[in-house]
Amino acid sequence: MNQYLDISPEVKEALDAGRPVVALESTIISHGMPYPQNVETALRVENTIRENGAVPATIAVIGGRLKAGLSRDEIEHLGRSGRAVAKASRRDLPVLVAQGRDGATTVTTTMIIAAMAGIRVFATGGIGGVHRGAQVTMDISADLEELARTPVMVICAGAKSILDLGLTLEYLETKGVPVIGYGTEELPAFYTRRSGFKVDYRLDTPEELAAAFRAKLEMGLGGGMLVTNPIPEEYSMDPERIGAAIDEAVAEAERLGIRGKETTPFLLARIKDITGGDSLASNIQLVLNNARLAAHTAKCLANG
Ligand code: PSU
Ligand code: MN
Repeated sequence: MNQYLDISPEVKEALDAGRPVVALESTIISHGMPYPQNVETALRVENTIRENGAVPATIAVIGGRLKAGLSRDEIEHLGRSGRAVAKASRRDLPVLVAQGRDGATTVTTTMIIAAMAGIRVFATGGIGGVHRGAQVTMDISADLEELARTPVMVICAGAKSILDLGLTLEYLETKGVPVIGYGTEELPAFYTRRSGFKVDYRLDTPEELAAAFRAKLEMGLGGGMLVTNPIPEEYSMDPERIGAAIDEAVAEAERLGIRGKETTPFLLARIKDITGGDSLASNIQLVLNNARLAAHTAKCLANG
């Protein structure tokens, strides 16, 4: 057992019994949504996973310990502290752990800790990717490298067009990461169901997702699989409105010289302000939708 890792009793019991477990990230709590909606959503997502027959494992770094499965108090702490908690990507783990600090885990570090714990399925909102202008800035999320190396299935609602979606797909292709559309041939763009870009494969059931991922694991190919699940129609946003908000946020970030790990949290917060909170309601619904699909897929993997 990894000496830095703590698995909660509920998660440990499920894993030992071969029951389905779904990992959840914590950057979405500390950096992705405002308090108190972040804590309410985190708890609601956990409950949705339970209602759909799996055990939730929210992941974070607390006091330098890698945690798979958080208590209510720990979730409250991460939500209340917000941006004061370090956003923890792969490069941050050594120092955070050595110094006994807290960290909100991104898609990258949630995959790392999930894999350490033996969790195969992870539900989130959106992943990081190749930023617009990356030809010059080289701002490419570590999430893409992690998908290339760590064997966890990530179920998301696609990526926001704060990114260059075309270059993000090119990068994933180079790295050998299968990009699956759940019930769609088109990559969803988080707030909207369409992006104009094609996914690699369309799969239509949790059984098919589980079978593809099991084949990948059993062949020893290494790396993960990206499942993109479109936001339910009734919660999707008007593409022009959200597109204008994203363009404004990106232009502002450029003007203010926002760089590095601050870029994504800045853009997410600005989009929420510009859209007057409507984007937050959509964001919450798409995460719940991904949690349901992840729970069903984890059940298929556990039963296979
Ligand atoms: N994109 C979203 N919502 C998020 C994030 C990205 O639409 O909450 C968070 C995730 O935790 C993701 C991280 O892993 O931001 C990516 O940050 P960066 O672009 O700095 O790699
Ligand atoms: Mn970046």
